[in-house]
Amino acid sequence: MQGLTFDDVTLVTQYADFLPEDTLTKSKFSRNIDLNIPFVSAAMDTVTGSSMAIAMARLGGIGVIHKNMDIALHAEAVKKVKLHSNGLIQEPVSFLETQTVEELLNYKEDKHLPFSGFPIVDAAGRVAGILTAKDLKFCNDRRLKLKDIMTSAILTAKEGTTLEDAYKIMIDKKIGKLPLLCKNGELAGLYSFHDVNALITGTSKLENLDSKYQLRCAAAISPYDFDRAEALINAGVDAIVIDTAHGHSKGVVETVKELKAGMASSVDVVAGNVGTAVGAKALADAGADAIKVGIGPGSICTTRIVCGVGIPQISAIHAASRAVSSDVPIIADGGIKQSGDVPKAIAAGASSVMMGGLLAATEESPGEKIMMQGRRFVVYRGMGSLEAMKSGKGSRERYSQGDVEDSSQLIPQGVEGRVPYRGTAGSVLHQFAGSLKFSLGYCGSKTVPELQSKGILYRVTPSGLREAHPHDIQMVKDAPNYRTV
Ligand code: RVP
Repeated sequence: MQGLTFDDVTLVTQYADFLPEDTLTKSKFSRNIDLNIPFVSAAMDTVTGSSMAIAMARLGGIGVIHKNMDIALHAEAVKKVKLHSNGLIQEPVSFLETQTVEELLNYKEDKHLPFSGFPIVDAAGRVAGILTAKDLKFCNDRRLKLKDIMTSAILTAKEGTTLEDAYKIMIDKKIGKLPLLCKNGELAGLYSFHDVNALITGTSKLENLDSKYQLRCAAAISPYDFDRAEALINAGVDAIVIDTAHGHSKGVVETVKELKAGMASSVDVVAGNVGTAVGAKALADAGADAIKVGIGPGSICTTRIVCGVGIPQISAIHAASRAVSSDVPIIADGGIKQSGDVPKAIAAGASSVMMGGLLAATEESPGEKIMMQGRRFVVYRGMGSLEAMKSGKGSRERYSQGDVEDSSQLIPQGVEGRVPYRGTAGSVLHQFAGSLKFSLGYCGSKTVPELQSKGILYRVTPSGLREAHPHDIQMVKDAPNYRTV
């Protein structure tokens, strides 16, 4: 038996009659959920909260919101993603008609609000007008009350007006803002033409949206965690991810079956993690809509050391993907260090890669940002680390220690550390998705599925790996897509 991982292999070039710019990065997360880029953020409490999930979906991928929090907060986090950019601003910033222009401008500056066009309400909360950019532009006295300069003859629509109807009204009447009103005239939301137009005409076409133009979002649960699953589904989640360290187990198989037979018939159910063909097949047979593969490759994971168990990731992906039908995508979870690992995972059979450490390092992660010796870092910890297991049951459940209350009795399988800050998720994924297009070009594959079926992986020797990295040079400048740590 031989276990190979990313550094043990390299991709072989193949004839291409097209340029990298002509390639497509579209792929699948699960049976019914597409991705515009094959990247998924990990269900970890230093990686994916609502901000990361929003960023991932906006960039064309998807985030899996972690489960190390109580059910109500978890459902709230999902709602935040789902309501983020459906065009309707649920709670628009509004001002009282008796406030002054000075107050409004101070608030705008304070909160760095890049937009104008604020609904203005009366003392009873009823909409009285809109303060447009034009109103502000021609106002030469900041002491004036908002009611003196606002536009009061405005068009409104009923609460519940759809995005499509709002678009028609705004085009017809040439208006930039459309407030929605409740029966009693109170503000129920606001459509802004900029957002509505981008969603309807597809100028935001990279975004990963559902049929209601809402950002897609996944969330993690533990085996038999049906109350959490129900709350997440009610909050509008697109996929439930049964997130465990040992997915080839009775609890995971039974949970997949029960979810698919009942409450989750309308959402996709992803299950894992496994690292073998039989493990993947068991979950696919139970009805899983995608299989998550990764036993021990994670950058913060110590399972292979502490328990002596795990399968090097390329071999695990290869085995799992060959064992299930092609409509059950494989998510390669963990161990991605460089962008070149992504096409290797795809050629081995993965449809997407899940990343922890690389995304923990970004602005949108919930991980604490720290400064050390003049450089920025972000705290990143394994869900099986002592710190994560102490702070939440969801994390303990991932490692089958949900009932252990006394933390001195916990057996960790992960560590806590820090990763160098990398800017925004967008800047990391720009490099990763961009590099993937070049990989596709080198491998003569126009699409991700094509690379999956025709990619050729060569075995690399230790000297081959040494040759692959920069050598016989001291790096003096950071490269945006090459780091050894
Ligand atoms: P990486 O991207 O290499 O940082 O790995 C992230 C993955 O590691 C997660 O998606 C999860 O599968 C796994 N993980 C999370 N916590 C731990 C642990 O404490 N052992 N492992």
